Amino acid sequence: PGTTHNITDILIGRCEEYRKCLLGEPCLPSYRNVNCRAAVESFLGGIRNVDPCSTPYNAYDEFFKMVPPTTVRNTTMFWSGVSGTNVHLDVAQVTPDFSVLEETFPGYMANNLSWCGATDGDETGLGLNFTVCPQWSGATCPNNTKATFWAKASKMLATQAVGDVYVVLNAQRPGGAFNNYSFFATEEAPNLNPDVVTNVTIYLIPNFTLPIPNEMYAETCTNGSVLYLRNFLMNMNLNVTCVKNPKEIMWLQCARFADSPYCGPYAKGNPVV
Ligand code: NFD
Repeated sequence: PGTTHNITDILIGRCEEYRKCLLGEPCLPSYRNVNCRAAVESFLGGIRNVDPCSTPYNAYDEFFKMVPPTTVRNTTMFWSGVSGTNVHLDVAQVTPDFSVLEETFPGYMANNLSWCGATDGDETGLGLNFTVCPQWSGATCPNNTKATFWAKASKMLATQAVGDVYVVLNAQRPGGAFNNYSFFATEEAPNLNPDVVTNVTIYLIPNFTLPIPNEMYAETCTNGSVLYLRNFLMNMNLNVTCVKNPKEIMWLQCARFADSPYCGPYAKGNPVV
């Protein structure tokens, strides 16, 4: 996939936006003091001239120290299997009640960008590859530049979460709504701290981009991988709530996907378990 050509400028620009609280997100006074040039230099510094498939796990440590992902108590929202529908951002952006990683300082800076190091003397002299970066897909290149970034950011988001937290899952995800290889499964769920996280609410929603309603292959709160996740979280000593088709999210999805068969008569809430 294409790499982001003006990555340095974009990162600095986004950092300046975030620092000045232009986004209306929960904005900490300490953000004002962030030196965006230094932050971006530490972001790129860890990967310059580095083989994109062997990014060190600590490549972004200095960057994350400068701008860690921070959320307000009772607002942290995770998501998995719904990228492409943007449901998580729809929901999080219209309400201060939820914050997703993409609304935190580092998440906002990096979201939807593609970048990686170059080992063979690139023509720009930046030590970055502006031609091609590894695909997301895990098997051949698991420790790639982007995956390492999001893994660390996701883990930090989960580790700092306090109070009630939320996760949005796609009930019709092939292979199950809760995917064992997802970042939510590997970096987020296991790093929730039961001493400070008071409840995990699972919002199980259908895939609004499907042309016909297909409940045949949809999971419920009480079967398949969602049941597995509930047990996993309960074994961590966490309280768990699961809601299928929560109205607040269904409405926002219908605003985005007006023709979805899940809007109208299908947009009915189901009991909470
Ligand atoms: P997904 P998720 N290796 O829909 N987050 O649970 C590589 F290289 O399955 C945010 O994985 O949900 N890529 C962002 C992968 C990215 C892998 C990642 C993998 N093993 C994580 N697994 C972001 N803003 O870009 C999945 N991907 C790719 C945090 C997949 O192709 C958020 O806090 C898709 O582009 C959220 O709670 C994207 O990662 C959770 O982790 C999402 O895959 C969502 O990750």
